[in-house]
Amino acid sequence: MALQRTFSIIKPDATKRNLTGKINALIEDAGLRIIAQKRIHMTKAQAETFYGVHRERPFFNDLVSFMISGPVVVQVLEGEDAIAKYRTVMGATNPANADEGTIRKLFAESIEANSVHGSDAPETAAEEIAYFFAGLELVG
Ligand code: RTP
Ligand code: MG
Repeated sequence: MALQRTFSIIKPDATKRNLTGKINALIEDAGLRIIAQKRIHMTKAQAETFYGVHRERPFFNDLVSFMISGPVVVQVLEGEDAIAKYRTVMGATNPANADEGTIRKLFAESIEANSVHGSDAPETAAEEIAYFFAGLELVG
């Protein structure tokens, strides 16, 4: 498979606990290259737009509040089969169901405060990358 790109967020529960470096080490150990990265504090409007697909879900308001509760690190990861590979490295949404050695098993606090986001398909990856990064910021 050709090189693929995915979008990642290190969420507020992880930045608060100073886990950015440990999470980046797991990403790099999996063979994914961090080709763009910046620390931002999302606005409510940005978080609502980013999670717009979940607008009707019961956890939407809590999720938005959580995502703006502190800084996040947004990233673009590149590698073979990057979208599926990163979701494997992340582990299941609910850390109780996550495999040993995954980011969420190691670090997540709950189904909501689950330390990382990763795109779920090529179309969403492209949209999410374009929402947070200009093309010139991606250095492969
Ligand atoms: P993500 O989008 O963050 O990579 O996570 P995901 O695909 O594994 O999970 P998704 O179903 O897309 O849900 C997005 C985020 O919403 C929060 N969530 N809370 N309280 C709940 O039942 C609940 N369910 C999901 C999590 O932060 C999840 O990552
Ligand atoms: Mg998702």
